[in-house]
Amino acid sequence: MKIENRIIQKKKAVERELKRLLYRENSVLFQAMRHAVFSGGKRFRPLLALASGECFGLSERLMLPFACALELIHNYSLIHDDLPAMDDDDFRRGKPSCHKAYGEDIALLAGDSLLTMAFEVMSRASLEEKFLPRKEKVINEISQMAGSEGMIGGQFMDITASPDKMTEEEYYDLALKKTGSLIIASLKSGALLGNASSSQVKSLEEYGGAVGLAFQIRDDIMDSAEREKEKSFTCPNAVALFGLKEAKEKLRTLVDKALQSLEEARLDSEELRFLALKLLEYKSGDENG
Ligand code: GRG
Repeated sequence: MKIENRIIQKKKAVERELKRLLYRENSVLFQAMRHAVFSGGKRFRPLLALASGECFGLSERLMLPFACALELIHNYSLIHDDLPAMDDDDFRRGKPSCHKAYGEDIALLAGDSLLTMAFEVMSRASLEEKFLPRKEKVINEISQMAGSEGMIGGQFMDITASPDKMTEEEYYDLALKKTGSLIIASLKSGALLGNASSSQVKSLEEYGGAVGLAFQIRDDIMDSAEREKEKSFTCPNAVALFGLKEAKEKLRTLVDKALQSLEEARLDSEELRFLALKLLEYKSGDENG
């Protein structure tokens, strides 16, 4: 099967599992959770987790609870990120953000519920005996990477930073935490469950770090294209810091670095290569893409 079709099949499996989890009740709270989750996300993190697990011979069935948990955490972070107290965004994926559709109080609870459900789903995953200590490691890894020293820590840096005074190093540090953490956790979940060697785990961390930074720079490039006429950025942005040309070069270099990490570790995953290269496809607002 062609790589594009394999990715579509995996995405469908993730959608089915997310639907199973989120259509078990029809309260307004669940409607708000579904509004956030089923509004057209790319499912990038679950796809990374499934591809990483595949590197170590793990089936889709085994990886799905972890892949979906990562997507639930990602969606909670987006609901909270859009709230007026954070980024104050009225739209997400071209649709009204959760608080615009359901109110701030319900959106806050929908985010909390998705985060909590992620841990319910992972702890409930029924696995063979030999996987149980590995599952514990994965839950620990995901909680750390989603928490105050990972994604939330990065978001804290984001809201407290002075974008005009930021150095390149500070920008990378922030992006690695805010965006990279959950991406690295997605890759490590497959590696840890698959009992990968420490050097393989390290290579996947390197791949994840490069992909995470590339992901943020790509998002900044697209964001800057949308607000072309605005002079100042209220939060750190790679285009504002480095200029468009250099931001694009950095994105390309990071994708190359990600591919190189896979090669060095001899992790022959067409899907991980494909997902990294996908980051080079974006709309930047200028004709050279
Ligand atoms: C509020 C706790 C808390 C954390 C927020 C991830 C994050 C931390 C904020 C999102 C801000 C943002 C837009 C960052 C850019 C990178 C990013 C995570 C983009 C959105 O992810 P995609 O493109 O989204 O994977 P889809 O819509 O495909 O799910």
